Amino acid sequence: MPKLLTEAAIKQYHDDGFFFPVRAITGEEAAGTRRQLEAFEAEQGNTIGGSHRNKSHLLFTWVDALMRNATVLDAVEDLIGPNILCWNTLFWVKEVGSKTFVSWHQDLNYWGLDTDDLITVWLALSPATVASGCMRVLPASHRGDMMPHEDRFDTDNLLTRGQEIAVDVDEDLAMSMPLAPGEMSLHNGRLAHASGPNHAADRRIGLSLHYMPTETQQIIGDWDSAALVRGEDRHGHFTHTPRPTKDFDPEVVPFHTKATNAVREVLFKDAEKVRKTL
Ligand SMILES: O=C(O)CCC(=O)C(=O)O
Repeated sequence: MPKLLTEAAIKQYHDDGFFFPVRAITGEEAAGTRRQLEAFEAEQGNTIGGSHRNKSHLLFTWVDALMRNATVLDAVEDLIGPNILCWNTLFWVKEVGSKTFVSWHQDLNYWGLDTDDLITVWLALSPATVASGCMRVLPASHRGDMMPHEDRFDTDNLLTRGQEIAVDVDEDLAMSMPLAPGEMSLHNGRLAHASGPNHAADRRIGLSLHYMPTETQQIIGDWDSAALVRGEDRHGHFTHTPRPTKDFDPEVVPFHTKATNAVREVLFKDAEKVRKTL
Protein backbone atom coordinates (compact mmCIF):
# COMPACT_ATOMS: atom_id res chain seq x y z
CA MET A 1 0.00 0.00 0.00
CA PRO A 2 1.68 3.26 -1.11
CA LYS A 3 2.15 5.99 1.52
CA LEU A 4 1.34 9.01 -0.64
CA LEU A 5 1.27 8.45 -4.39
CA THR A 6 -1.52 6.66 -6.21
CA GLU A 7 -0.81 3.41 -8.06
CA ALA A 8 -1.39 5.35 -11.29
CA ALA A 9 1.20 7.97 -10.30
CA ILE A 10 3.74 5.25 -9.44
CA LYS A 11 3.12 3.55 -12.79
CA GLN A 12 3.47 6.85 -14.63
CA TYR A 13 6.77 7.58 -12.84
CA HIS A 14 8.18 4.20 -13.80
CA ASP A 15 6.86 4.33 -17.38
CA ASP A 16 7.72 7.96 -18.19
CA GLY A 17 10.52 8.66 -15.71
CA PHE A 18 8.75 11.56 -13.96
CA PHE A 19 5.65 12.60 -12.08
CA PHE A 20 4.28 16.02 -11.09
CA PRO A 21 2.81 18.02 -9.46
CA VAL A 22 2.76 16.72 -5.89
CA ARG A 23 2.05 19.13 -3.02
CA ALA A 24 5.03 18.85 -0.63
CA ILE A 25 4.56 21.90 1.62
CA THR A 26 1.99 24.70 1.73
CA GLY A 27 2.37 27.91 -0.25
CA GLU A 28 2.94 29.75 3.06
CA GLU A 29 5.72 27.32 4.03
CA ALA A 30 7.33 27.78 0.63
CA ALA A 31 7.16 31.56 1.07
CA GLY A 32 8.75 31.21 4.53
CA THR A 33 11.59 29.11 3.10
CA ARG A 34 12.08 31.64 0.32
CA ARG A 35 12.32 34.41 2.94
CA GLN A 36 15.04 32.46 4.76
CA LEU A 37 16.99 32.00 1.54
CA GLU A 38 16.60 35.64 0.57
CA ALA A 39 17.67 36.85 4.04
CA PHE A 40 20.89 34.85 3.57
CA GLU A 41 21.34 36.26 0.06
CA ALA A 42 20.78 39.82 1.34
CA GLU A 43 23.43 39.24 4.01
CA GLN A 44 25.86 37.92 1.36
CA GLY A 45 24.89 40.59 -1.17
CA ASN A 46 24.52 37.92 -3.84
CA THR A 47 22.42 35.09 -5.25
CA ILE A 48 23.19 31.79 -3.53
CA GLY A 49 25.94 30.07 -5.52
CA GLY A 50 29.14 28.05 -5.46
CA SER A 51 29.45 25.52 -2.69
CA HIS A 52 26.66 27.21 -0.66
CA ARG A 53 24.28 25.97 -3.35
CA ASN A 54 25.39 22.34 -2.90
CA LYS A 55 24.77 20.04 0.08
CA SER A 56 22.96 23.06 1.54
CA HIS A 57 21.35 20.83 4.20
CA LEU A 58 24.74 20.94 5.93
CA LEU A 59 24.61 24.75 6.14
CA PHE A 60 20.94 25.60 6.73
CA THR A 61 18.72 23.92 9.33
CA TRP A 62 15.66 24.77 7.20
CA VAL A 63 17.08 22.84 4.22
CA ASP A 64 17.89 19.92 6.54
CA ALA A 65 14.22 19.99 7.65
CA LEU A 66 12.94 20.05 4.06
CA MET A 67 15.20 17.13 3.17
CA ARG A 68 13.53 15.13 5.98
CA ASN A 69 9.98 16.34 5.24
CA ALA A 70 7.65 13.35 5.74
CA THR A 71 5.48 14.08 2.69
CA VAL A 72 8.52 14.28 0.41
CA LEU A 73 9.95 11.07 1.89
CA ASP A 74 6.61 9.24 1.62
CA ALA A 75 6.57 9.96 -2.13
CA VAL A 76 10.20 8.87 -2.48
CA GLU A 77 9.57 5.69 -0.45
CA ASP A 78 6.64 4.81 -2.73
CA LEU A 79 9.12 4.80 -5.62
CA ILE A 80 12.38 3.37 -4.24
CA GLY A 81 11.54 1.66 -0.96
CA PRO A 82 12.03 2.45 2.74
CA ASN A 83 15.83 2.76 3.13
CA ILE A 84 16.72 6.16 1.74
CA LEU A 85 19.84 8.31 1.51
CA CYS A 86 19.87 11.92 0.34
CA TRP A 87 23.07 12.61 -1.64
CA ASN A 88 22.68 16.29 -2.39
CA THR A 89 20.44 19.31 -1.92
CA LEU A 90 20.94 21.96 -4.58
CA PHE A 91 19.47 25.41 -5.25
CA TRP A 92 18.51 26.46 -8.80
CA VAL A 93 17.90 30.20 -9.05
CA LYS A 94 17.15 32.12 -12.24
CA GLU A 95 17.01 35.86 -11.79
CA VAL A 96 14.38 37.93 -13.62
CA GLY A 97 15.56 38.68 -17.15
CA SER A 98 18.75 36.60 -16.82
CA LYS A 99 19.88 34.33 -19.63
CA THR A 100 20.46 31.50 -17.17
CA PHE A 101 19.41 28.14 -18.56
CA VAL A 102 20.01 24.43 -18.08
CA SER A 103 21.02 22.37 -21.11
CA TRP A 104 19.55 18.96 -21.89
CA HIS A 105 21.25 16.43 -19.66
CA GLN A 106 20.83 13.26 -17.63
CA ASP A 107 21.77 13.69 -13.96
CA LEU A 108 23.37 10.29 -13.50
CA ASN A 109 25.86 10.85 -16.30
CA TYR A 110 28.27 12.70 -13.98
CA TRP A 111 27.45 11.81 -10.39
CA GLY A 112 29.33 8.52 -10.06
CA LEU A 113 26.31 6.85 -8.45
CA ASP A 114 25.77 3.29 -9.60
CA THR A 115 21.98 3.19 -9.15
CA ASP A 116 19.20 3.43 -11.73
CA ASP A 117 16.85 4.40 -8.92
CA LEU A 118 18.04 7.90 -8.12
CA ILE A 119 15.13 10.31 -7.73
CA THR A 120 15.48 14.05 -8.09
CA VAL A 121 12.77 15.91 -6.21
CA TRP A 122 12.50 19.50 -7.48
CA LEU A 123 10.66 21.70 -5.01
CA ALA A 124 9.34 25.08 -6.17
CA LEU A 125 9.95 28.02 -3.82
CA SER A 126 8.57 30.53 -6.34
CA PRO A 127 6.27 30.00 -9.33
CA ALA A 128 8.00 27.72 -11.85
CA THR A 129 6.09 28.45 -15.05
CA VAL A 130 6.79 28.10 -18.75
CA ALA A 131 7.59 31.85 -18.75
CA SER A 132 9.97 31.61 -15.78
CA GLY A 133 11.82 28.61 -17.25
CA CYS A 134 10.35 25.58 -15.50
CA MET A 135 11.89 22.20 -16.17
CA ARG A 136 11.15 20.32 -19.38
CA VAL A 137 11.56 16.57 -19.64
CA LEU A 138 11.79 14.02 -22.40
CA PRO A 139 9.29 11.31 -21.43
CA ALA A 140 10.66 7.75 -21.19
CA SER A 141 14.23 8.87 -21.93
CA HIS A 142 15.32 7.19 -18.67
CA ARG A 143 15.00 3.85 -20.42
CA GLY A 144 17.81 2.44 -22.54
CA ASP A 145 21.46 3.51 -22.65
CA MET A 146 22.70 6.82 -21.28
CA MET A 147 23.05 9.37 -24.08
CA PRO A 148 26.44 10.87 -25.01
CA HIS A 149 27.13 14.30 -23.45
CA GLU A 150 29.53 17.10 -24.41
CA ASP A 151 30.99 19.76 -22.13
CA ARG A 152 30.22 23.26 -23.45
CA PHE A 153 31.19 25.39 -20.41
CA ASP A 154 28.61 28.12 -21.15
CA THR A 155 28.65 30.64 -18.28
CA ASP A 156 24.86 31.09 -18.49
CA ASN A 157 24.39 27.34 -18.02
CA LEU A 158 23.71 26.39 -14.39
CA LEU A 159 25.39 23.00 -14.92
CA THR A 160 29.01 22.75 -13.70
CA ARG A 161 30.61 21.76 -17.02
CA GLY A 162 27.84 23.08 -19.27
CA GLN A 163 27.26 19.47 -20.17
CA GLU A 164 24.74 18.84 -22.90
CA ILE A 165 23.31 15.79 -24.58
CA ALA A 166 25.25 15.53 -27.84
CA VAL A 167 22.43 14.10 -29.94
CA ASP A 168 19.42 16.06 -31.22
CA VAL A 169 16.62 16.20 -28.68
CA ASP A 170 13.19 16.34 -30.33
CA GLU A 171 11.73 19.38 -28.56
CA ASP A 172 8.26 18.45 -29.86
CA LEU A 173 8.33 15.41 -27.58
CA ALA A 174 9.40 17.42 -24.51
CA MET A 175 6.96 18.19 -21.73
CA SER A 176 7.02 21.19 -19.38
CA MET A 177 6.61 20.66 -15.62
CA PRO A 178 5.10 23.90 -14.22
CA LEU A 179 4.85 24.02 -10.43
CA ALA A 180 3.27 26.37 -7.90
CA PRO A 181 5.28 27.30 -4.79
CA GLY A 182 5.35 24.30 -2.43
CA GLU A 183 4.73 21.74 -5.18
CA MET A 184 7.35 19.23 -6.30
CA SER A 185 8.13 17.15 -9.33
CA LEU A 186 9.96 13.83 -9.17
CA HIS A 187 12.20 12.59 -11.95
CA ASN A 188 14.47 9.60 -12.46
CA GLY A 189 18.21 10.39 -12.55
CA ARG A 190 18.46 8.94 -16.06
CA LEU A 191 15.70 11.15 -17.50
CA ALA A 192 16.75 13.84 -20.01
CA HIS A 193 15.68 17.31 -18.87
CA ALA A 194 16.46 20.98 -19.44
CA SER A 195 15.08 24.46 -18.79
CA GLY A 196 15.12 27.86 -20.49
CA PRO A 197 15.69 31.45 -19.31
CA ASN A 198 13.40 33.35 -16.96
CA HIS A 199 11.12 35.76 -18.87
CA ALA A 200 8.71 36.24 -15.96
CA ALA A 201 8.49 39.10 -13.45
CA ASP A 202 9.67 37.07 -10.43
CA ARG A 203 12.78 35.05 -9.63
CA ARG A 204 12.51 31.32 -10.36
CA ILE A 205 13.76 29.47 -7.29
CA GLY A 206 13.88 25.71 -6.87
CA LEU A 207 15.56 23.30 -4.50
CA SER A 208 16.43 19.88 -5.84
CA LEU A 209 16.96 16.94 -3.49
CA HIS A 210 18.63 13.77 -4.72
CA TYR A 211 17.43 10.58 -3.04
CA MET A 212 18.74 7.06 -3.60
CA PRO A 213 18.46 3.59 -2.07
CA THR A 214 21.08 2.71 0.57
CA GLU A 215 22.51 0.01 -1.77
CA THR A 216 23.95 2.75 -4.01
CA GLN A 217 27.73 3.09 -4.37
CA GLN A 218 29.95 5.99 -5.44
CA ILE A 219 32.07 4.62 -8.30
CA ILE A 220 34.04 7.73 -9.35
CA GLY A 221 35.10 9.31 -6.06
CA ASP A 222 37.07 7.51 -3.33
CA TRP A 223 34.93 9.03 -0.59
CA ASP A 224 31.41 10.48 -0.54
CA SER A 225 28.71 11.36 1.95
CA ALA A 226 24.92 11.23 2.15
CA ALA A 227 22.25 11.79 4.79
CA LEU A 228 20.33 8.76 6.04
CA VAL A 229 16.84 10.25 5.93
CA ARG A 230 14.67 7.16 6.37
CA GLY A 231 15.05 3.50 7.32
CA GLU A 232 18.37 1.82 7.90
CA ASP A 233 21.65 1.60 6.04
CA ARG A 234 23.04 -1.94 6.05
CA HIS A 235 25.57 -1.17 3.33
CA GLY A 236 27.63 1.72 4.69
CA HIS A 237 28.87 2.95 1.30
CA PHE A 238 28.50 6.63 2.24
CA THR A 239 29.59 8.51 5.36
CA HIS A 240 26.41 9.78 6.97
CA THR A 241 26.27 13.56 7.14
CA PRO A 242 25.93 15.37 10.50
CA ARG A 243 22.95 17.66 11.19
CA PRO A 244 23.47 21.38 11.79
CA THR A 245 21.91 22.70 15.01
CA LYS A 246 22.00 26.27 13.62
CA ASP A 247 22.77 27.86 10.27
CA PHE A 248 26.50 27.67 9.50
CA ASP A 249 27.00 25.48 12.56
CA PRO A 250 30.79 25.58 13.15
CA GLU A 251 30.65 21.87 14.07
CA VAL A 252 29.28 21.03 10.61
CA VAL A 253 30.77 23.64 8.23
CA PRO A 254 34.13 21.75 7.89
CA PHE A 255 32.18 18.62 6.93
CA HIS A 256 30.30 20.67 4.30
CA THR A 257 33.63 21.84 2.84
CA LYS A 258 34.96 18.28 2.70
CA ALA A 259 31.72 16.92 1.26
CA THR A 260 31.35 19.59 -1.46
CA ASN A 261 35.03 19.20 -2.43
CA ALA A 262 34.36 15.49 -2.90
CA VAL A 263 31.32 16.28 -5.08
CA ARG A 264 33.37 18.79 -7.11
CA GLU A 265 36.00 16.15 -7.82
CA VAL A 266 33.33 13.75 -9.02
CA LEU A 267 31.51 16.34 -11.17
CA PHE A 268 34.68 17.59 -12.84
CA LYS A 269 36.29 14.17 -13.35
CA ASP A 270 38.13 14.23 -16.70
CA ALA A 271 36.77 17.72 -17.54
CA GLU A 272 38.96 20.00 -19.64
CA LYS A 273 38.28 22.97 -17.38
CA VAL A 274 37.95 22.55 -13.62
CA ARG A 275 36.56 25.28 -11.35
CA LYS A 276 38.14 25.67 -7.90
CA THR A 277 34.68 25.87 -6.32
CA LEU A 278 31.44 24.25 -7.28
O1 LIG B 1 16.24 23.95 -12.22
C1 LIG B 1 16.35 23.59 -13.38
O2 LIG B 1 15.87 24.21 -14.30
C2 LIG B 1 17.06 22.31 -13.71
C3 LIG B 1 17.22 21.44 -12.51
C4 LIG B 1 17.91 20.16 -12.78
O3 LIG B 1 18.57 19.97 -13.77
C5 LIG B 1 17.77 19.11 -11.79
O4 LIG B 1 17.17 19.34 -10.73
O5 LIG B 1 18.24 17.99 -12.05
